[in-house]
Amino acid sequence: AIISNINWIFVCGLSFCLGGIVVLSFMPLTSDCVCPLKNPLSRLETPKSTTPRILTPQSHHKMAVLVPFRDRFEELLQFVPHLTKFLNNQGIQHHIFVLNQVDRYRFNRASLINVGFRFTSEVYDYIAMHDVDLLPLNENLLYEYPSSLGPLHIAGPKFHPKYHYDNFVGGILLVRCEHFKQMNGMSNQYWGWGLEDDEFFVRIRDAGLQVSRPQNIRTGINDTFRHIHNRHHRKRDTQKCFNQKEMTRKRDHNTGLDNVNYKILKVHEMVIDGTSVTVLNILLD
Ligand code: UD2
Repeated sequence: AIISNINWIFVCGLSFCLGGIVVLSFMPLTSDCVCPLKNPLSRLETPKSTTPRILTPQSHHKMAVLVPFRDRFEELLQFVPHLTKFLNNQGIQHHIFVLNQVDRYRFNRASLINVGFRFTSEVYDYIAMHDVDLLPLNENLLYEYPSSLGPLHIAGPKFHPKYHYDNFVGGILLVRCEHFKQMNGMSNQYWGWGLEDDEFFVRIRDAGLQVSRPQNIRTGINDTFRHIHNRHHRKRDTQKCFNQKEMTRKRDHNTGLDNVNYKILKVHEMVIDGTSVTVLNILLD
């Protein structure tokens, strides 16, 4: 009787394990499974927890969210959970990359985006250049794969809290990788705040591409986004403007994606509110 009991326990245990394997192999592949595994850095550190699951990816496209960054940790803590939830609700496969400029030069938003693009473009087929302090509120702002006509500007001037000129393409801009390459990325010559986005607009136009913007947005400049740029706490450092005005007088045909000088000092995964993001510590030159 003891032997037959042991056999019975053995049989039960075995069928339980086999059952488990079968269930696991039929589990749907969701975006949080896809992104960190496909992400080239995932093996460097295992995050303690993962992004919330999305159940219905809307397409096979994958978006790299590129966030130019320096010393905005408080904003990042709000940005990551907000955007993750927003994009998961839309079924957008994505991963957030924080492009952390760690040298002592003026901030160079455009070069950081070039570096982020070079790091991610083999795995992702479109990028979102995304300010850390601009949070989308209206769920009709769809972060979809841009059309073949050209980039999709999410933070359009009609609903942006602050910038209302037609050619404005700052804040949040989605670009197909093929288009970004075609334009040779962004100029590397803008050190400090401002105007690199206006130069990028000229690149878009010169490449024969067009900017489109989300349709049917019924909200306005006060309720389409939350701009967590606290004016008292974070003064825009206009002193850091260097030669922007001068540079913008003519289109830069010399610098871009193919000759950005940089070194990635460190790549690590960071978990913010259950979402794993990849941080690149970047030295620009
Ligand atoms: C506006 C645009 C931005 C860009 C910029 C001109 C919006 C919401 N933003 O930014 O896309 O065109 O004008 O350069 O329309 N950052 C740091 N640390 C710094 C400085 C900047 O992390 O010390 C990053 C951060 O992601 C920030 C972004 O760069 O959100 C833009 O900088 P900003 O917020 O100081 O300037 P803002 O809002 O005028």
